[in-house]
Amino acid sequence: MQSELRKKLLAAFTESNGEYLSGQYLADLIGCSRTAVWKHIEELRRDGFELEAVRRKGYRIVKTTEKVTADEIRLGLKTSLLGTEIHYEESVDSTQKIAHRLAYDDAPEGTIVVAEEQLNGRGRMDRKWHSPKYTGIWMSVILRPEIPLPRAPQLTLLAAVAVVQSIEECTALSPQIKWPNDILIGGKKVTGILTELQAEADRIFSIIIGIGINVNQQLEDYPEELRGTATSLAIEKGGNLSRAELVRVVLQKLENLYKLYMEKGFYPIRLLWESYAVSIGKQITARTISGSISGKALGITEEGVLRIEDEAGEIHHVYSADIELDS
Ligand code: BTX
Repeated sequence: MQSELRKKLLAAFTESNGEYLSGQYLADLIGCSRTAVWKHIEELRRDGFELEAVRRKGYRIVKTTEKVTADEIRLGLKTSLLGTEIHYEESVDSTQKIAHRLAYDDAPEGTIVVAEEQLNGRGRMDRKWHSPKYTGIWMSVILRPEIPLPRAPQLTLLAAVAVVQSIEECTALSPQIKWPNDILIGGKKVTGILTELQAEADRIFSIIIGIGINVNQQLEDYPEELRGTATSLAIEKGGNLSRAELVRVVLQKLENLYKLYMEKGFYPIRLLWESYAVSIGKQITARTISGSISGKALGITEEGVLRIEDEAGEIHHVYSADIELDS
């Protein structure tokens, strides 16, 4: 975890918008000695940041690291809840696993776990999520909303809207959502979202939202079996993106929507979600654990459950499934 001093230092550089900050100014602002400031500046340099130091003017950051370290994310982050604690690792089994442990150990709401690589990234229903090094965003966010258990799936839909808005903002691409959690560009998957809970029968302790975004992969970075179904923002846009910048935008959008949700409920989120949904109004087949249902996707309920009308006019409520558009 980052020290409070380091957090304040990065917040000051965020506010400065590229202007020089003097050692004395930083020392006064943060409440430490100029030597302590200098020590932290040297540490940032060691971690790969380029800082310019000019006599009588002070310091400014001229180049960042292209990684998604806590420092890198914090530089420019303006959220008030999400990312107040950032847990970073180069390589992990799964960020979900670490987030579960932190949540169990009372990590505050808004804590995030982010890694450069996952060796055992998790998808839904025990599937794998391919998470190669330095290419994507592999991140878990801990939330602690006081909502009844059946409303938890709404957070998956909320997260999907936040990611779509973020991709729109950072790339001008137009992603779509396939219920419940796939984000597609040109019919190929660019993001997966996995929501897991720590709960008792009627009480949620934490909701852990796992977000995997394919950012800078090229087609050859994917295993053979994913090349027909997966894509990345770099492939679609034709050029690499700053992953740290995208993390910041995702955290900001997620925070905005989460606050809206806690204030006004699911309705505004549902409207946004439906405006991005690819499957609503179409003929689809939903494959659930207990079998398949084909029919017209009518929309989602207030709980985020998919409603399908079959040929006989019967309405089915689908809680968890993979869906395909019928051609
Ligand atoms: P899902 O079950 O909807 O999708 C998993 C399926 O998607 C796989 O079976 C495979 O066919 C395909 N797939 C695997 N990797 C990729 C990829 N990189 N791009 C496109 N398609 C792929 C989706 O589950 C939920 C994924 C959540 C991932 C995040 S990353 C951070 C957090 N930590 C963790 O372990 N999981 C979450």
